[in-house]
Amino acid sequence: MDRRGFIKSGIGSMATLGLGETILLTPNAASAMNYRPVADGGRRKIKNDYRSAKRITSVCLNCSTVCGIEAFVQDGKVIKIRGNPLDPNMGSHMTCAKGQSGPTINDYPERLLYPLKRVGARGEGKWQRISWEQAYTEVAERIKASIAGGHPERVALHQGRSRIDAEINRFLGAIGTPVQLNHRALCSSNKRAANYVSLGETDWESIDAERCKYFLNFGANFYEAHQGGLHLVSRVVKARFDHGAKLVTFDVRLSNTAGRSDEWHQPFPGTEGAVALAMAHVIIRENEIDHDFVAKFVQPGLETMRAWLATCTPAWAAKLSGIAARDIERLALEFARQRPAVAAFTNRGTGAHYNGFNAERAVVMLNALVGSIAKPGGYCYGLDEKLSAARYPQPQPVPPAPKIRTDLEDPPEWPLANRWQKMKVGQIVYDYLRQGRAKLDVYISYTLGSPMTWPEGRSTTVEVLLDEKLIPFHACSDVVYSEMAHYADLILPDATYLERWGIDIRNNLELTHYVALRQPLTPPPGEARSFADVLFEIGRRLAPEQAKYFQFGGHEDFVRAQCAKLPTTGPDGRQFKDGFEYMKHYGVYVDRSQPKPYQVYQKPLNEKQLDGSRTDAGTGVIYRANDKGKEVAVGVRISDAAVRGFTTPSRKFEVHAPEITQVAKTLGIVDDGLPTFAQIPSHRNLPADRFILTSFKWNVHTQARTASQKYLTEIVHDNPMWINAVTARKLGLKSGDMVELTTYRPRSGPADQADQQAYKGTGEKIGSARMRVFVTRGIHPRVVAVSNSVGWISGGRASEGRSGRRVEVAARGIAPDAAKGYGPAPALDDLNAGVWWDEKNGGKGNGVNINALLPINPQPLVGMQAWFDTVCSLRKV
Ligand SMILES: Nc1nc2c(c(=O)[nH]1)N[C@H]1C(S)=C(S)[C@@H](COP(=O)(O)OP(=O)(O)OC[C@H]3O[C@@H](n4cnc5c(=O)[nH]c(N)nc54)[C@H](O)[C@@H]3O)O[C@H]1N2
Ligand SMILES: Nc1nc2c(c(=O)[nH]1)N[C@H]1C(S)=C(S)[C@@H](COP(=O)(O)OP(=O)(O)OC[C@H]3O[C@@H](n4cnc5c(=O)[nH]c(N)nc54)[C@H](O)[C@@H]3O)O[C@H]1N2
Ligand code: SF4
Ligand SMILES: [Mo]
Repeated sequence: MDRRGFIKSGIGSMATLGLGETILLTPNAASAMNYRPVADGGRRKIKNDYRSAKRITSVCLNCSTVCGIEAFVQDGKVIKIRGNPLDPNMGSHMTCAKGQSGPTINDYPERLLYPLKRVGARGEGKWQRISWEQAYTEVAERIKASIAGGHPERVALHQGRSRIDAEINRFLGAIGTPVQLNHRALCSSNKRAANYVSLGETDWESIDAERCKYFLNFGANFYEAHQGGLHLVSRVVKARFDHGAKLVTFDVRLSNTAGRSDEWHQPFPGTEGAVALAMAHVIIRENEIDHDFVAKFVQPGLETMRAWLATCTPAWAAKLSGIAARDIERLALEFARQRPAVAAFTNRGTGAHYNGFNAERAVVMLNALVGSIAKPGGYCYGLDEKLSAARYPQPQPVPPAPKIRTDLEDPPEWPLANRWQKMKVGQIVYDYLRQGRAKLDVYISYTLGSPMTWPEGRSTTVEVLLDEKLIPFHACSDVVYSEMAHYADLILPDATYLERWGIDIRNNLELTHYVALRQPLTPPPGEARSFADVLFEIGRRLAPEQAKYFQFGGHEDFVRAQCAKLPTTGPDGRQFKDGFEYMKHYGVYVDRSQPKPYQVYQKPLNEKQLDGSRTDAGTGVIYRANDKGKEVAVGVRISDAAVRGFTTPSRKFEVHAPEITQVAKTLGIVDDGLPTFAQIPSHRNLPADRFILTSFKWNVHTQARTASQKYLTEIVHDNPMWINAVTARKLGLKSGDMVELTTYRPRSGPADQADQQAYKGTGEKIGSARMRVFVTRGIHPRVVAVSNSVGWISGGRASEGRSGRRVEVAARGIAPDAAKGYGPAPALDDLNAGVWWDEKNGGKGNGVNINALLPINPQPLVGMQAWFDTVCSLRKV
């Protein structure tokens, strides 16, 4: 079946695709597609026959959901990916489109294949192929110099989605540098912080979705994105079909989730906190609360909350959010009356704002009021979701954690960023380097596309990446010649996630602990090498003091050691030599020995836990000395029973968190410790000609990692600006017209108020760009939306939207086949003619990179990037 035929026949006929049939990128490649080049230069007809293909389990990493998968490998090629039903989150063969397309990155013609060293100026794009030995030595020598100079903290590793934390920590620990930078503040730090403050046990909920009767969704797009979207959506759909569960979504835009919900409500951006507080007001006023839970486990008590919420009426929230007061009333009561099998939850739509931390807390609080916390069908959370060294042992010796701190990874302006886990404030890193807040000798980047994904990506980010005084040496690990690689001095070609080892773990919606093994399905091509192995090789070339931590072999050996305590008998009785062999066979291990952690806070403390403990007479908190002799809270006395409670300071669910008041005070910020609503300062009195710019994720793209996957980019390659039909009419715009979009920095509130902007709240202009518009009724009238993930100026033909032959190296005047580290041109290069969206061919091009126009904007205390607050203006061009 060719591509045109496939599209014509429609999605409904998916089931009619026969065994081994594929969708083709270009119709005229139909004949070529069933052939594969063979060693003698000819072609061989192939038939994808899954019965003869080798089946290997692994873990997808085309997004952060990390699904267990099964791959079929034939003639050294991955011909098919499907879900691994043994993965408890998956439970079936289903994957998303991104999971399916993953293997296309393995043989992308513009894959990086050889280590490359920059020749010419940084950012000029001229490269020379070097050996791995030279690459290892060059990095190692520079790190040695930093250590010898007494400044190990001048070595930094900046990672995006890594999934090899233990390996990276070992590397940095051996060097003695704490500077591991990440993207958490760009992603989800408000949500995590809100969960830690409220219930302590976890940074993430695991909604018991299959049993849930009412989903109150504040800004999660889990039908197409979300950190566990595929796992959540399959259960939500089941709950809706099986027992008519209701799904209500708040989103400023008609996302696929909003479109598939029973109700879609469009709040004014960043007002969810007010809506949630008003819902709490209604639930308390109508006495639809779980009295037992609130009385025993919620701080402060009911009467304090009633008084605090007295003014947070539906009418008040309606004025701020534009959501009708009667809808707020009705939804609050519908939700509360289905208790406890209900869940109110969030994602970045609520969290990625100036006031996101409190908004997230306000939503989680709704679950506490109705007692759905850790109840069947409710807002649940797992207890053991970490790759702890005790359970997953590492080769010995393990280096100690570095004791130094620096402003780069622990900026004092955001005291909650690293309070519960090291979330950092990644978006300020480049600006802090420019301000001289920290010095670097060596900057290693890994799975990070900051020129694409960071705010001020093509201004502040690129300016600092280009400055050899601020970043004297940059080694970049990537799989394609990305915008990040472009600004490096040394390119370390990585194995893709389908070509490397790793052990992976995440929260499980079945509420059991489990672990999954990522294993190479095929070897990496050319000289590409897994980054973990590269780190270990560099480590071995440091002084003996550091090198001693890397004497265990390769990454496979590291992962084998981590599996040492896993069982050797499979669920079907099969015997294995060791835990590693077990994992290689099944792909996952699920620990079903513990009951699901429903109502863990009620769990009585046993004799041993109570032995030598003391109870605080005022609070009922039970303290006991730990192994190191330090007194820690272990539980709480509730009506004379000693129970575990929550792992917060009060051992209760903390709506009121005195800890926040204390921390805020150190910065001169007055905070009442409650999830009180504050309007976004720059949104106050917004003039009629200003709008709020938001961005969003597509179902077929993940940030900066899928644009080079040709099937996905064929589906979505450009990003016209969504604008509401009524607004568009006023501005005289119709779909396809061009506008100039101009963005502004946030504005601070009055200096004497607690809610002033923490960072560069000047309101000044950032920049402008021209783009096409897409007129729709599916967006709030005061909001415009531009997706991220597209607009590349690098990364190869699929992401650049450029058809024609690969830019060959000779054109750049360097040795053939080496400039970008490409191998010989593949026999089948369907990108040659297949990039039909190329503007040169009359296509719409590859879109704009919206991050160039977004300001660095960490919100107060936690430091999460307030992505979705940006004020903008529009001009028809
Ligand atoms: N405007 C806007 N911007 C956003 C967001 C938004 O909603 N709107 N979302 C934000 C969020 S939630 C996040 S988490 C960040 C993520 O942003 P980043 O942390 O930058 O992460 P990715 O986009 O996943 O990383 C992409 C880079 O990793 C490379 N890569 C892909 N696979 C591999 C591999 O196997 N090995 C190596 N070594 N490299 C690889 C890609 O080529 C690319 O250069 O983006 C943020 N940016
Ligand atoms: N397909 C796909 N899946 C992914 C990713 C991806 O890039 N692509 N990335 C992964 C990662 S790293 C993350 S962090 C998650 C993110 O997953 P989500 O948080 O679920 O997705 P986002 O697109 O970041 O933001 C969610 C929604 O917020 C809406 N929104 C914007 N402003 C507001 C507002 O003021 N109020 C409300 N109520 N809504 C608003 C946007 O329209 C958008 O639909 O997805 C993960 N999964
Ligand atoms: S949801 Fe994410 S991890 Fe799962 S199959 Fe899709 S891309 Fe892969
Ligand atoms: Mo993210």
